[in-house]
Amino acid sequence: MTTEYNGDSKASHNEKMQWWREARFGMFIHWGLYAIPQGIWKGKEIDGIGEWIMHRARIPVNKYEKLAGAFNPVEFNAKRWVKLAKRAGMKYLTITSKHHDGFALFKSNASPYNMVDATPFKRDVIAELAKECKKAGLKLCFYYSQKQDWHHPDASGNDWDFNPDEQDFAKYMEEKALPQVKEILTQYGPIGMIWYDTPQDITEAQTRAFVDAVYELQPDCLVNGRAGHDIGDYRSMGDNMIPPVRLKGDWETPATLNDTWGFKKNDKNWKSTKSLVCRLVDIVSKGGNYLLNVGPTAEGVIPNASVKRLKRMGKWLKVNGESVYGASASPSPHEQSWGSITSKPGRVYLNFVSWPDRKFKLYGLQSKVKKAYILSDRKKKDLPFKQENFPDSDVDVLRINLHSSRPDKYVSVVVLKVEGEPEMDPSIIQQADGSVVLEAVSASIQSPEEGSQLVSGRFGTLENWLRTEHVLQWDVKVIKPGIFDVMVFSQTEHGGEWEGAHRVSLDTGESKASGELLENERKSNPRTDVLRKEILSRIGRVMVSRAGRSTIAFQADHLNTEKGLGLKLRAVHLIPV
Ligand code: H79
Repeated sequence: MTTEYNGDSKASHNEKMQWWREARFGMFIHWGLYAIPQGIWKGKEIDGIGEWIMHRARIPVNKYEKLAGAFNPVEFNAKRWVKLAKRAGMKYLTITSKHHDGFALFKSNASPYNMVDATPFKRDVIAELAKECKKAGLKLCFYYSQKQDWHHPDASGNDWDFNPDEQDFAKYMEEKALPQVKEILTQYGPIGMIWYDTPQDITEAQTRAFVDAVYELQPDCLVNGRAGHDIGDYRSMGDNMIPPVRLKGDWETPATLNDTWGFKKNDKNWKSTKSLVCRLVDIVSKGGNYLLNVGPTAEGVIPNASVKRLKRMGKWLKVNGESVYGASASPSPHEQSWGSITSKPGRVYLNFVSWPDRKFKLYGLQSKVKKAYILSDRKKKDLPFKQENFPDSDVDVLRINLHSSRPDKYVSVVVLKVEGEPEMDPSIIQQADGSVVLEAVSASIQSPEEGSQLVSGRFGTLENWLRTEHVLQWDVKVIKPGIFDVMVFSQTEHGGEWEGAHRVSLDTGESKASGELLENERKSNPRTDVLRKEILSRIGRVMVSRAGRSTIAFQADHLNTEKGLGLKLRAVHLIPV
């Protein structure tokens, strides 16, 4: 990501990012004409995300645009939406000023296809939101679909009305997209960020034009990571994607509460409040922000199921926000089996997703602990603890005596006051349950060629694995030696397609397991989008006979390239037998 674009020095970039780093949690709002069909067209349920209905059902422009004449959200109340974001503990609000369907929620002189000029409602809902955000101290940010616009004959995405060979993208940029970006940056006061999306095959010059337009009008306004060509102020993960390890630099996960962004009547697949709080602390523990979506109805109402969950999250944050707001990532790059670690200078927060035994052990903390207490305990009563070192494996261990009952039904937080900057052993340490988790993206890659072909993508895997010469290596600290089952996790494409039958092997130095990747189990991963599944393949058993450091290597001995998808490796787990 080019974070020093526009001549910004690192210091001024840091200054610009400050509110965003402090915020950690924002509200995404997907609202537009698609809320009217709510996922159903001509009586038929249309698959996929709600705001894509025009595309999925191939609805002609002259039919779809008629929805504007019926868009009359009489229940819309900007104050109520802003109040909900505040109550949820969200610090910024990003709304779809224009989504792929081309309809603008703001008053636009560049195109009459907008809320004020094309609907019976006639109110500039963005102006009303801007006013309420300002009053409430919430940063207002705009999503803008810069490349796809299914309503404009020269933009991308609509190949059922327009012929891609006859399109002139520059014309669309000049007459609609750039003028509209200028409008949203001049009509509503200071804007926190412009959130571009789906750059597709946009050229670098076009991306620069979109980014320049922002910085010229509002130098302090951030640009997200989807303008194109890795230009922007921070990195955007894939939709609903949480990386498997801590990442360097600023990043954000945009995510849904159910499976859709724009309102869909029949999408009832709501995530539980507990799993939402877990995602929040997981993201913060890896250094990111959580931009969580609501999709209001065509009447202008945020669904009750969303309101309920957000209010509960807000209640949790009221008590436990210290572990989230302004917090940095975990001092360790790796996930913990029991929950997530966040930090501040002099503080480590253990965010327990599952409440452990009375005698809890944390591996790898190198900082000296001065005090331990439960964050929700107003009296900050001391929890007894002890720090020592396992000499065989050279693992630092902190033992804490906890109460037998969990303090919070979602996530319980234990605070450790430590001396100075929190520090943890960066090694992969065997987990307390005996398993060893080897994440593909944290391996060191041995490749005979200059520069590896393998890339860690936005979806949490190593991608582009089409040739056999790469070897992945991990250094592991083993506490309890033994025999382990080798389980390989690979990821399907968006939609579930998967190429198996690769032959892979795992070598511990003293024993080796080899096998074919067969689909033993297909699983969802809460850290990835619902349409990307994980395939679990057991390839055999290995032995590690002594405690201490061990180097583990993984390679593909034969890759099946029939479909050309390659191996998308997420992780290898060693499970003690
Ligand atoms: O605004 C939200 C989405 O509309 C947008 N990004 C988030 C923040 C987005 N644009 N593209 N995508 C997400 C990927 C879309 C994939 C799919 Fe489909 C849309 C899968 C199902 C519907 C297009 C149509 C690909 C397959 C069928």
